[in-house]
Amino acid sequence: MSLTLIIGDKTYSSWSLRAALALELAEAPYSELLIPLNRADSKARILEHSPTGKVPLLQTEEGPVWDSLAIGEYLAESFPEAYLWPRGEYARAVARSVCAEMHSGFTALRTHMPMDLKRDQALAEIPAEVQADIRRICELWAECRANFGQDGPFLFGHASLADAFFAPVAARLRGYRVDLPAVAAAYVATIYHWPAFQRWYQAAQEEQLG
Ligand SMILES: N[C@@H](CCC(=O)N[C@@H](CS)C(=O)NCC(=O)O)C(=O)O
Repeated sequence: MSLTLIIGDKTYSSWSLRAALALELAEAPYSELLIPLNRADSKARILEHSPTGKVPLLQTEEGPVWDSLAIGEYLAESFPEAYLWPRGEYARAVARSVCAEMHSGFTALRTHMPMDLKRDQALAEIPAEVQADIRRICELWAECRANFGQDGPFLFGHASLADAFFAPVAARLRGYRVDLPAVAAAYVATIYHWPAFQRWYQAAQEEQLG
């Protein structure tokens, strides 16, 4: 199977990171095409591949898949032996729920704390709506860890798409130096110890930005 993942800057592109982690979970060989964002020609270059003008996009032998959640589902179906979703119907339903919640929510966090893997500095003040997002995220992580996390340190024990979706959130919380309850702090550490995340993070540190 020939797969190409089209991504934005590794430092900034949180949605691209999710798709790359999904590919790592699937252990699927793929090539990468990086289109730097926020440049005069970024939109035009992305539009050559993606109908939405956004990244990530996974180019498959059958055609493009142009959304991170759809990419995750496509890989879960294409590589069933990799168990990108947790085992157990209810665990899978909860994992899909938390991914969907991330995919369509936490707008305040995304607006006020954009992912920047080179950042190590707190905001002067965390707006109330961002604090509410962070509270909900910590609650959600604690529930997943307590109810499904027996077999490992990830949200559902073993690494799954839920971790791919929340890794950029963990990176924001660390990069903006947010104080966290113990369970959430331990989960952020788990993400930073995840070799798949470390590879992307390291590449981001070496990335030359325009
Ligand atoms: N819902 C999309 C969101 C994709 C998205 O917003 N990507 C951002 C980069 S992280 C982008 O392409 N921005 C460029 C632009 O909007 O011009 C997904 O899950 O893949």
